[in-house]
Amino acid sequence: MAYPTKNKKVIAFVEESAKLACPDNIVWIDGSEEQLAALRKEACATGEMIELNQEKLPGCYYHRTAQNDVARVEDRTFICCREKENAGPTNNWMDPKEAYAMCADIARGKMKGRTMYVIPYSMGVVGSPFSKIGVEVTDSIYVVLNMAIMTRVGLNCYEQLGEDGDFIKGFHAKCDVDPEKRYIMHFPEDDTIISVNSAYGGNVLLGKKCFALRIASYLGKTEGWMAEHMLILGVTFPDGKKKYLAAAFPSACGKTNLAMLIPPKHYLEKGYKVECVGDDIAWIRVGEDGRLWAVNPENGFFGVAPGTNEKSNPNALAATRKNTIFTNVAINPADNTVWWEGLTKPAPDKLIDWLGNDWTPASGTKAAHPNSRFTAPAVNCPCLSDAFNSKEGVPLDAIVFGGRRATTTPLVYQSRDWDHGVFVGSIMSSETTAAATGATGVLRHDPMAMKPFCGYDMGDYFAHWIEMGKKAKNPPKIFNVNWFRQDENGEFLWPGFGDNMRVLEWILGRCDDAVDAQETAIGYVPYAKDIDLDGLDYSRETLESILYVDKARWSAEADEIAQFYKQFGDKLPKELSDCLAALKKNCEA
Ligand code: OXD
Ligand code: MN
Repeated sequence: MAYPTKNKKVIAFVEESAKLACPDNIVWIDGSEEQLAALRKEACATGEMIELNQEKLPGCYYHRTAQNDVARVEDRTFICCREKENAGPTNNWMDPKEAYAMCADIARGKMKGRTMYVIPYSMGVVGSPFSKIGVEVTDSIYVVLNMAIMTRVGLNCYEQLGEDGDFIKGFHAKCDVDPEKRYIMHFPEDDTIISVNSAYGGNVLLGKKCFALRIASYLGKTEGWMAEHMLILGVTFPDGKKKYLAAAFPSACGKTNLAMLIPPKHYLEKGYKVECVGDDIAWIRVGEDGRLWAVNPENGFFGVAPGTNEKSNPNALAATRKNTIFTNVAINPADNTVWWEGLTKPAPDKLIDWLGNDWTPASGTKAAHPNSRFTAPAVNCPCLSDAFNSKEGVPLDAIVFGGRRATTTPLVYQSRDWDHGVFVGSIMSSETTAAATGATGVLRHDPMAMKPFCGYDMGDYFAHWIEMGKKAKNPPKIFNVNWFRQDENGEFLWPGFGDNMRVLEWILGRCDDAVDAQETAIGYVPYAKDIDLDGLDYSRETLESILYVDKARWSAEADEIAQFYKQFGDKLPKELSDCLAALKKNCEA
């Protein structure tokens, strides 16, 4: 067989995978439009994908996953390192020997009658010092087409590898999409990922969560850099100055919306501009100047569709108007376009829902699955930053953490210093969303929004953060935001979306020491007068109320954090236990 690469390790990996799964054919993906067009045609012919209205949505296609396969499966996601303790208390662990044997049994012969596709891809711009190469084998055309949007797929990845270069091996087999035999397995010590019995994006687009977060966080720890669940955005000020921030929020908590924010009118009139570098993942290194530099290793957006509309995120909506794959949204049969809750009000009279059933507004069910998605090329985004393809990335002025908290956590506060900032990230908690299976709306600890994505012991991960602060002579300032405060009737107390610019302005002002703050038990909080409310029908009293630090609540929070921290034992850095003790003391003062 003529291979498109001379890399012996790639050839061996593909041959071993084929020997196990027994596909009828092997197709080497080269990333060409010609090959992808043929695959789209084939997927439409078999019903795996549906072609949408090519006049209204050129290049757009639709896909439905199995009903039992609509979200990440955290309970079936494992870190398979040799020593159990290295996976830490927040990960599922399986012995690698056992995991390899179990997955081999599950996948053996499962590609019979199917084709195995070999996808060479780069996370990051090919040739950038940040970038890393992966090869995913899969029996799903849907995966090939999504990977071609989300990553940089092409034969130049093989060129970068040369004859002997290493890469991340990804094996994906749909098998029978059996939820009882669904496993998403990571072998960080072997640069290997195995995913079986799923076809949902977060479980099978192996460049994303599996590689760019779980495996990469482990690589970052061993090589001295960081892989984080963070958006990256740039703000241009009226005087032309640019600042960048990275922000970590749990899944489906508005990262895509913040990354593509359109500032309120008077900011635009003054000349402010916000640009998106990334909406989900940041790889961060210390630059020669002692600052932290970040790149977005992805090439597209795998965004949550429901709630995305002309008002909440016009840039994301615009990004989905061509060359996009929609998954589990509803179809409008009147014109063969797509619809989801929140897209328009009222809903169209008749739809085909995500299950393929006829739907009307009276059906009493959701037309689109709450975790339905669009996979859109980054180049489609009207506010994509010029720095998106920069090989060096962008220098960070601020890091922002944030969760979904109805009470307690104020709209925004700043940490006292780097170590306290690491503490602030480590105590993040948020209500669960539909991005993962299980109950939604349950408050859980999600340090740095990395609970589902940290590929090693979370205590060691905290220590790595502390270490990175020491290595960076000029690290970013660290903040926490909470857009989700509610009143006693469950109504949100902050308008969010574009109005979050008002908070970003305060954050970036703090980075230049251009705005004052009040010191509180938890860190620096704005004076209400310093948040710009121009053009907003919003009272200073309400603002005061969501900036207020309630010591009694925070004292109870500190006790709860102490319980949470216990599981890390002596892996918990002293810097963090000191910050916790200080918090408790401040609340009692
Ligand atoms: C995502 C997630 O898809 O976090 O980005 O689940
Ligand atoms: Mn995410």
